[in-house]
Amino acid sequence: MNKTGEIKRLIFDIYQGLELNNFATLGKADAKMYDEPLIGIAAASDSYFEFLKEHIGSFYWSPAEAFALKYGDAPGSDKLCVICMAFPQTEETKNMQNSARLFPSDNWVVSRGEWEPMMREFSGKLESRLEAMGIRSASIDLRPEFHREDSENLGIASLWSHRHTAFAAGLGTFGLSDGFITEKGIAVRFTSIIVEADMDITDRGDRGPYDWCLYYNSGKCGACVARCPVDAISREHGHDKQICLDYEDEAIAKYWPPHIERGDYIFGCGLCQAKVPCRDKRP
Ligand code: B12
Ligand code: SF4
Ligand code: SF4
Repeated sequence: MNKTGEIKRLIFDIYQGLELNNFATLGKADAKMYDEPLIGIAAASDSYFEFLKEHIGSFYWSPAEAFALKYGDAPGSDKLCVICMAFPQTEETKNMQNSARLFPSDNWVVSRGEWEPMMREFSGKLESRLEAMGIRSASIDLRPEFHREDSENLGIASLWSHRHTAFAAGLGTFGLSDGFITEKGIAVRFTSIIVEADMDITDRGDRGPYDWCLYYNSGKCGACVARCPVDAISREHGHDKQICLDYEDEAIAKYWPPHIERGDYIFGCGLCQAKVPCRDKRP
């Protein structure tokens, strides 16, 4: 039986009840950190996932391999679907981030730093509620085996890319900055879960990997180039991941705001995701 409607309702229901989706840390317990997710669905049997093993590296997980990490076995790929979800930053966070020049806004720091705990809550609830419906599932963000890797072709990479999954699941395309542009723009964060259920696949048509970026479309944008404080993005070479990664440590050392506890927050500058025409929409 097709489970698309039921699973989508479940995702929205869990999102609505999240205890950690708020800015309590900044004294704003009533303000949400993330808006309701966009949902895209890919077939695990999509040949795009095989392409990723060549494109990124043989270490890269297929959906069946990631599923088997939890269960020890996996059914044929034709029995699995991959759900990718994009959680938009709120209007308030994006407006604050527009004014940031060298270091991200407080909301950005906290919504990045508290993403992992929020995802553990969200993905844990989603896996349990699916199990209660008799559906096996494996959330990527709950797999302890996940780590970064180096790709021979593409440099910094990892065992599973949510953005490439988002492309497979019809949620949009990459941009010049490497950021992934959805119908709700580029200022979004992603998660993915593999489910053993019959679902409707989201059609991505014949779109190419950069179709929704204005620069690749018309040569006319490049706003993200100007936003980057360390010139990690250029029209000629796109995004230099190493410069971007190095800026994380530099920015923390130079500009960390004393009123936010550093704790175990992971940090990312994200200035290229605000004050750009693709911030909130497909431009
Ligand atoms: C490693 C990593 C980083 C690294 C490297 C980023 C990168 N480009 O890979 C560093 C530290 C630099 C980084 C920085 C940031 N990150 Co980061 N990061 C990750 C992580 C953990 C893994 C990414 C990965 O595996 N990439 C795989 C490689 C292969 O991707 P790639 O090189 O970009 O791929 C390119 C090619 O494949 C090409 N391509 C695609 N299809 C095809 C087809 C053909 C034929 C060809 C030729 C090419 C091609 O297009 C891609 C983009 O150019 C993910 C979480 C996850 N598990 O997905 C988050 C993630 C990508 N990061 C995210 C974010 C938000 C950020 C930051 C904004 C920081 C912040 N939190 O504020 C910055 C933004 C940098 C930028 N401009 O994109 C978000 C993405 C949001 C978005 N809208 O895109 C993710 C998905 C985290 C999440 N859970 O949402 N990140
Ligand atoms: S700011 Fe412009 S060039 Fe950069 S990713 Fe967005 S649409 Fe593309
Ligand atoms: S995240 Fe910051 S350092 Fe990295 S490309 Fe974007 S603006 Fe530049």
